[in-house]
Amino acid sequence: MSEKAFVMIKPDGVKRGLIGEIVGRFERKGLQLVRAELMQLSSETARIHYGHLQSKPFFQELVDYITSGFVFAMIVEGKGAVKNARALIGPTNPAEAPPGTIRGDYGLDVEANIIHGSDSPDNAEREIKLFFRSESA
Ligand code: RTP
Repeated sequence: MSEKAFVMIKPDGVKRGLIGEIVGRFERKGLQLVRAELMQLSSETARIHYGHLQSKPFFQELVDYITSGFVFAMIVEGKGAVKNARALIGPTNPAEAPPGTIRGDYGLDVEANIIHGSDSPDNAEREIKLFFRSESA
């Protein structure tokens, strides 16, 4: 069954000109780009999006980083989109992410880790509604 995932290229990925490269990986995997927008997050949206990390010592730094420039927010659709997008993205820490994954190929920093992907279908639905208000998940 087809599923939608929310994926967001973070400010470091956008600044480094990686949008085309990253979108190409999703397309080659067979996940279809169904909506995309370059946007700058308000600190309110960033705080909601990362609400589960509110108690972490790096929370404010994370909000500052994610609002520091444009992000490229996307909805990708296809079979097992959430799981397959996470597999393409790789583990949170790029220094430990295997080569062949997006984080493994392009990063070293645990915070500026290039890209976000929703970690469950429920979170995908929540994030799609947060970032694309008119979209039904
Ligand atoms: P994401 O939500 O961005 O896909 O990342 P994730 O599930 O792999 O990781 P999560 O634990 O939800 O963390 C969200 C983002 O917070 C930043 N982070 N910084 N300074 C640190 O130790 C630290 N740890 C995590 C990363 O940008 C991470 O993606």
